[in-house]
Amino acid sequence: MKYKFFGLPMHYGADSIGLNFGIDELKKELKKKNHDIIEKIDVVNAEEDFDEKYIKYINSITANCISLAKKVNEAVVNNYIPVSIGGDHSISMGSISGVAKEMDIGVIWVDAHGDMNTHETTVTGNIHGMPLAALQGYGHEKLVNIFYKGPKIKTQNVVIFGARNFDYREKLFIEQLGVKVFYHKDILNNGFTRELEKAVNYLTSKINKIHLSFDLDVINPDLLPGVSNPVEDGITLEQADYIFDFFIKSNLLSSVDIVEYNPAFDKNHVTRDFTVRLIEKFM
Ligand SMILES: [Mn+2]
Repeated sequence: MKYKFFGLPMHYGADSIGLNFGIDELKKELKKKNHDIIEKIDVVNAEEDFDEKYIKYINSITANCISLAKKVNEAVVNNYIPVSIGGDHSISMGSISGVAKEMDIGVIWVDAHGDMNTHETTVTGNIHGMPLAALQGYGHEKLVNIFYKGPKIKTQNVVIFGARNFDYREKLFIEQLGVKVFYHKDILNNGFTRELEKAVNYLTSKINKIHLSFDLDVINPDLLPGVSNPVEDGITLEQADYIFDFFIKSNLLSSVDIVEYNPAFDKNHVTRDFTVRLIEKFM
């Protein structure tokens, strides 16, 4: 198999309990089908300075992202495509850093949110709203310098896909930097496959390897409720399937994240079962 699967059940970035049980739930289901394929990384706690309330659990998040980055990096060096499963979206600072040390990559950030806040713009202080900024070199220096010093990806090689909820100051920052955004409303107006094709062409005109960072909250929460920060509307389950099928067939993938599965908010295990289905696509 050319893929390696890592599970980091970290909830510090969302400050939402439930996320920390996600990997065990997925492993249990996969095991029933004799697919015991996820290597679980134990979450560690670091001492925190709680005076820094606009950047909650930064030391723990940094430590856990470094653990994931090391695993992912080793997988890439051994010619595997790493699939990192969360946990909250802050784990992408680990996974992408682990890949970016070895090669230039583009990133398609499939998400209801922008995740482009910094400690200076954040409303909640939750770091899962900051990884895409930190990976481009913006925000708290501890996040920017995870695994190795400095930015991991170039703004020109980033697209946000499916977004429908930016914070006010976050949106200004995204526009100021010129990050390419394919909004959910563009998908509704122009068609899903056409917008996805435009997003992929935007990246492949500059770069030949793409990291797919997939936040389950891009999907309509009426269809997939088990996420920490649901936003009304969103893509369908079939469209999510299409994204994975497209990239798996494409030869473009450097690496993948699947994040924000939260069993505490799930209904009848639909989110668990769908996430298992996404993982099984790689087998
Ligand atoms: Mn996200």
